[in-house]
Amino acid sequence: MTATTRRRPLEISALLRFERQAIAAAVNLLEDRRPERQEQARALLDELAVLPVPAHVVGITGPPGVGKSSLISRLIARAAQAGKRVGVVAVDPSSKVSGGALLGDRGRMHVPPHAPVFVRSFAARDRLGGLSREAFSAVFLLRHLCDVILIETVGVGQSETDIAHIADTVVLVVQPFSGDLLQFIKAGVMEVPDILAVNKADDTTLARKAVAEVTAALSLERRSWARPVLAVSATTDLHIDALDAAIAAHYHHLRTAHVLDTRRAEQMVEWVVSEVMYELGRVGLAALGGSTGIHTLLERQPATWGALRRLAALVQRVEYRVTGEL
Ligand SMILES: Nc1nc2c(ncn2[C@@H]2O[C@H](COP(=O)(O)OP(=O)(O)OP(=O)(O)O)[C@@H](O)[C@H]2O)c(=O)[nH]1
Ligand SMILES: [Mg+2]
Repeated sequence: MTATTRRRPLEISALLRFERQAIAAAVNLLEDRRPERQEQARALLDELAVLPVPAHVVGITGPPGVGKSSLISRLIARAAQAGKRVGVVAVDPSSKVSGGALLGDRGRMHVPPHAPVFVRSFAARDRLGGLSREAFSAVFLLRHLCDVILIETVGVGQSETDIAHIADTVVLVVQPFSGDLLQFIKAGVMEVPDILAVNKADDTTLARKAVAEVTAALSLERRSWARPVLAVSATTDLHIDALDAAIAAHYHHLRTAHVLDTRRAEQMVEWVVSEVMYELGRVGLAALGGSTGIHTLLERQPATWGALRRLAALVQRVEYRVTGEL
């Protein structure tokens, strides 16, 4: 082991103080595939799992180039001004080929220099625009350290549902002249977003028309949360306050309607299932009773990685017994 790999164990207190270097080191740890580093990452997530989750996790999704990063910059500015600790996770579909996450860093989004903002981009390794395992883990880590997490993903069909597995609130961003909105409605993708933002509304006529179309399409819905459709402009800052307020209102709704806990419990099951799949494959998952079994286990023991380790040990014992009898 070289001097660079033998690092001091990560201190939870440094993470909770929002020391960016410590957070960067923790996120690097999650991305490190070496077994001993994976073990450390699990131990870290285990330690964090028992701590509260103060963060509101907001997914900002939509087709390429609609202005997601620009909107996030505006939202960062507001959150930072309100004294909030902000985590930004950008999933960069274009770096899938090179495997390197190149974009979405602090330089690309406008981040106030001394504000408590942590930005990290990830390559979309598995699916176009989909969240990689590392991005999921990073959000699970950051949830304990931030007041708000903004996740940027390119929403193209299926990957839109990916974001719902991790975000409390999903904002779908489109632009007025693209016809995306009506296509989304037809494709049923519209089930996912909680808020619709028609960006680039500096062109007011087109934006007004787009908002009217979508509002009409959604007007027949009967939901406990009436999904707002907002015309905004990241360039001119038009109605960004309204967007910010709508995001806060949705969070308030989730809490008062007591759905936040349910949503988070579902997210946790989803995550542990994918981790079990990663570690133990389909046979391992089946041995543990599939997602229903994992749901039951997590209800009894809310830890994440700890639960996973105990599950893994259980499966290994079963396998051993089977092989022993053969
Ligand atoms: N006119 C106008 N242009 C905008 C607005 N918001 C963003 N843009 C421009 O749209 C382009 C794309 O903006 P980004 O914020 O990078 O969009 P994105 O959705 O993050 O793009 P990808 O990450 O590549 O999918 C840039 O040239 C922005 O300047 C807006 O409100 N009005
Ligand atoms: Mg972007």
